[in-house]
Amino acid sequence: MASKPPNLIPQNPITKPEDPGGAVVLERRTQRTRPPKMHQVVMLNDDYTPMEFVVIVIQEFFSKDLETATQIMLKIHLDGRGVCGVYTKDVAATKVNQVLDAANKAGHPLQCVSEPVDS
Ligand code: TYC
Repeated sequence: MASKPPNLIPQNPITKPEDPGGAVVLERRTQRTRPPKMHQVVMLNDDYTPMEFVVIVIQEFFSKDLETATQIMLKIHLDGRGVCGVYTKDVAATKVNQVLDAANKAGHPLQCVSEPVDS
């Protein structure tokens, strides 16, 4: 697999050698880093996981209040999938593991995945 380019935006030189007076001209550096690519945690519907369990999981791992968690759960139930939160790649992966771990321990088939946000 090809390696990713470094997370840098090209910079202007910090001095201008052609400056006529020979003075050193400092220029403000342009922005050096890009914000990290974000990943959304998508939860998937199934026919067996209880609605109440999904609502608790969304509240607990995605810091949503009861009303918001219920709305997200119902969206997943009706549409087949729904976004529970958007995070950096590592945090999104941790959230997926937390959800799958809680579902396995409770004996439910609940699934969720992390996917890059297209921007
Ligand atoms: N469809 C499930 C039911 O009717 C509820 C459910 C909602 C399951 C969201 C998973 O991600 C899910 N009990």
